[in-house]
Amino acid sequence: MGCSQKADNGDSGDASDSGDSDLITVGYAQVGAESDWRTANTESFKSTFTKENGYELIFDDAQQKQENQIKAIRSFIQQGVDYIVVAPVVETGWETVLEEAKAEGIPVILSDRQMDVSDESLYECWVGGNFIKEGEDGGHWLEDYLKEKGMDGEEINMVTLQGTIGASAQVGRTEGFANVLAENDNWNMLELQTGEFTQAKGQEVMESFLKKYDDIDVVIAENDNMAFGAIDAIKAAGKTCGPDGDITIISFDAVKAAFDAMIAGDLNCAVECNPLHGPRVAEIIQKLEAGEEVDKIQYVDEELFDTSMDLEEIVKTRAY
Ligand code: GYE
Repeated sequence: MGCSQKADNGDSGDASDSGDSDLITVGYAQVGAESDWRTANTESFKSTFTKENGYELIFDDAQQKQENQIKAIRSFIQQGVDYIVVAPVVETGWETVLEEAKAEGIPVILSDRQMDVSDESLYECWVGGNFIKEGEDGGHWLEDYLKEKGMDGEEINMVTLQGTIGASAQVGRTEGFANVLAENDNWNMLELQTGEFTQAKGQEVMESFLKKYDDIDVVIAENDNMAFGAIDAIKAAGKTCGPDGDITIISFDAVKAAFDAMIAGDLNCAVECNPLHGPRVAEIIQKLEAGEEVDKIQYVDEELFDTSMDLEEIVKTRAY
């Protein structure tokens, strides 16, 4: 095996340190800490995979870099973990390291984003959101919204802040929205650019869009944090957004801060993506431990929220 370097962030534990052979050791190769969604996802794993629940969790934050995730996976293999969980930064380029895990007989579970591998037996299963459907839901919401405002025949100019290019949340949301865009001849997508799923980059890209185009009607932000950056950029440019503003904003994730932004009247619509995968992955591991079959692809249920709803009431029941 090529690389035996140990995952080098402070969070990593070591499977051999636990001294408790009853615990199931799980290595989680996390994407990073780029968004509120990601923070909620990390928290879900850390609160599920505890010693009290029978697990030893080795957590690695790859800082949005695939090479770091590959190193982390190799470190998990070297430490002889029982299961490897990966939220892959991007979809491609995983065959070699998955084969290394397979050779050691370590099952790999994918969570959140998918992998595009020729041999699907390289992983047990995947659990996450239906990103194409999310993109389509956002597009259909816009169709209905424009119709309600009597703007469905007008020329509508839009821009997209894309997620990390090649991440399945980006690929799916872009594709899903494009499916609805194709059905609306009067929708004009001026430009798509990545904001890397971060607020800072979302703001930066939105600033450049606003300088370049003076007639943006709609912003599609492929996650909430980029929408927050876009809102700041729009306000700094002296424009307004939200239901009563110049620019309509649709975002994805529906974290608590997105509800705040909708309640404040800055954001129009948030398409939900559920980050609480810890318990779902634990259930999968328990089934595998019991020798049971697991479904290869497991979508979580997701909704859509907009300012026509009683968001103050709904937000009280939200866990993230
Ligand atoms: O939308 C974004 C995060 O892969 C679904 O990653 C996830 C996405 C989520 O950075 O906020």
